[in-house]
Amino acid sequence: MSRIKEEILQILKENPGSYVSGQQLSEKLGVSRTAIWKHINGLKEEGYGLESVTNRGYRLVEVPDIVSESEIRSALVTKVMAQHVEVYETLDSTNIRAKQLAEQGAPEGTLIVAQEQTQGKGRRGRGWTCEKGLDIYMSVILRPALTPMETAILTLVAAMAVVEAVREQTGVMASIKWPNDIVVDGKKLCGILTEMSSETDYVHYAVVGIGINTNRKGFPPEIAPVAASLAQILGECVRRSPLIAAVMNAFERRYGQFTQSRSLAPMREEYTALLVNLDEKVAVYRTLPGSLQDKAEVAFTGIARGIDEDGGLLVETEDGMQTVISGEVSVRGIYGYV
Ligand code: BT5
Repeated sequence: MSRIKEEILQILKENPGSYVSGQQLSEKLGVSRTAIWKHINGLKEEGYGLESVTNRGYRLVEVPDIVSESEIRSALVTKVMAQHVEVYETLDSTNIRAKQLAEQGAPEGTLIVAQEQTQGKGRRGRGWTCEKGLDIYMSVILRPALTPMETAILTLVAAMAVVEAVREQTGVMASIKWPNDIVVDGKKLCGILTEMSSETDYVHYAVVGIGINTNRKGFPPEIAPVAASLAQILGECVRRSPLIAAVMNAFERRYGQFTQSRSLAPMREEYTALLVNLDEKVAVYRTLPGSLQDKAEVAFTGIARGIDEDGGLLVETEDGMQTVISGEVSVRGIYGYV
């Protein structure tokens, strides 16, 4: 979007419900009234609901669910996150594209967003399903001065940011299913995949990929019982750009806390309060060697009590408190997915 168009939009957004005259816009932006009129028409073509009334001017009546750099930027309050944004119609995976850009030297905070993924990735070779133009697929490039083990904890930091953003933007009281899922009513709303390029004790970069089921109305049968979208829960469409920006805003704050202290100590209590299984019985599954996913055996059961400073899940068992390290195991409630 051209700079003038972006500025017109910004001015109209700053004056919700009221008319801004063509004269005012033309004086403010230093272009002719005809140029303003052309840009307004361009915005209408992009789907913005704009009213023009003779002698009064222009008014923004509806902002559609548009995922664009300017819509994301207009809701950002960050210094680093998403200061560089790339939005694609189609990608194989936003994580793959982010890794390519990171290899080419893209700065920390670079955000990649796609309307569609043809090879969306889950963890350990699993997939992430997609419905074009309806959901959020985003990846952010980070260059933390952390060890690989510390960097892996970024998944938890991102999960916290997503829950905070979803609650703030939509009122949906989502929770965290440790370590990388966001859930509502026992169903998965969001998954997070952190990948990194590292040496033994040095991280070149990390990519945190976030998929949020936003506006889709249904899921493939195999995941339908365990997946949900915000629109399904709310009964109405959610605008994706402000939600993407809210995730970045929350993530910048939490990422700062985490990288400064190199631990989850500053947010441990708040994180624990967001755990879906807090104080409930959980089963800890140990993934069997050689199996990619579903073959897992119950290692032990206990009561989930929170997390430690390194992101381990604390599970109280008959033999005392056990710390479950992410990556080795999966944790489920005793009654199914959550
Ligand atoms: C995850 O893996 O939950 C991480 C998902 C990360 C997706 C984002 S989208 C943007 C970025 N680019 C990528 O390519 N990936 C990231 P995992 O915990 O392994 O869960 C994967 C499992 O969740 C699958 O095996 C399905 O059972 C289920 N699943 C797949 N698509 C889903 C969806 N849209 N909603 C809920 N569950 C889904």
